[in-house]
Amino acid sequence: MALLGAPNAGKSTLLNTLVGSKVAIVSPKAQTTRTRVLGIAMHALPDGRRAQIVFVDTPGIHDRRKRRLERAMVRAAWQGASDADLVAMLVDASRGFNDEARAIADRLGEVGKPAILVLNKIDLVRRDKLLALAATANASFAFERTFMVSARTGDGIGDLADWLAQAVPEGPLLYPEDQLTDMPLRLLAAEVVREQVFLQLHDELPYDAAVETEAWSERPDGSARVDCAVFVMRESQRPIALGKGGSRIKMIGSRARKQLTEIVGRPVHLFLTVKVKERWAEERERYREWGLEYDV
Ligand SMILES: Nc1nc2c(ncn2[C@@H]2O[C@H](COP(=O)(O)OP(=O)(O)OP(=O)(O)O)[C@@H](O)[C@H]2O)c(=O)[nH]1
Ligand SMILES: [Mg+2]
Repeated sequence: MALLGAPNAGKSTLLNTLVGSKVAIVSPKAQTTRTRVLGIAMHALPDGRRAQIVFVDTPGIHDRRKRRLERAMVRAAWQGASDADLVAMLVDASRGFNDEARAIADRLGEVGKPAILVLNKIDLVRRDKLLALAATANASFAFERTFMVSARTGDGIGDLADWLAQAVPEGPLLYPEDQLTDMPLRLLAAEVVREQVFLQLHDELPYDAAVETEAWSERPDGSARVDCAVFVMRESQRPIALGKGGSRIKMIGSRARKQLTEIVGRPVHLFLTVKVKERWAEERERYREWGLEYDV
């Protein structure tokens, strides 16, 4: 099932909640997710059978077309919708069914996949407003179902998961039971670092930054050494990323290391370097790594 919606609707938060573990990065900034991210969940049916639900988190859909990366992200989101059996359109209930959401619902009609509506962030909205919102949304697209959830508090998530579990086709498991994502560790490490870049560098920088894992090596004591490069576009951004006496990059590294250690379940030594790479967003290689189309 593909999670589709405007930037910042809470798609990645919902994916993590449904999977029960952090596989996608989250930030208060729009356009956090840059690629399709797979999340895999096992869910028990009332009759005791177990269903495997495969979720695809997608980048937020918007109409900005200036940057190649933005175009590629939106392309990837729609591709995710086309590839899925079912689409869940997420709407930030506190923002309402605005023009942005309406445009997505309209285009969803062209994709021709069955879709459900998920009103997220209900912890921020009064119930009567939610009902009106559900009615408006359903007037512009024939959603199979409407769910009201809070990906943050977990409210309503059980109902959604129950419904999805009974909706998946019967058959052999597509992935091993304990697998949570198909993201390679190197990319996951880079994403965890990028999340901290988004969270800790609050100005313009997040969109001008990219992270790449340059080396991953196993140490004899069972720990891993991971070297990541943080790319910025301009020399003037280097000191911003580094912070006073290197304090910022140090803090980014220490938070990311902690997360990464939790995710891989063993000690990680993380080394970050800030590099100026003016044209990282125009390099074919980057797009291949992220699974994005370059020619968009
Ligand atoms: N109050 C509240 N905040 C939420 C909820 N779900 C997500 N958020 C917050 O909304 C912000 C955006 O969440 P993301 O999960 O990164 O949103 P996204 O749709 O993946 O965003 P993009 O990847 O940029 O398209 C974060 O600050 C989340 O903590 C919710 O149910 N309630
Ligand atoms: Mg996201």
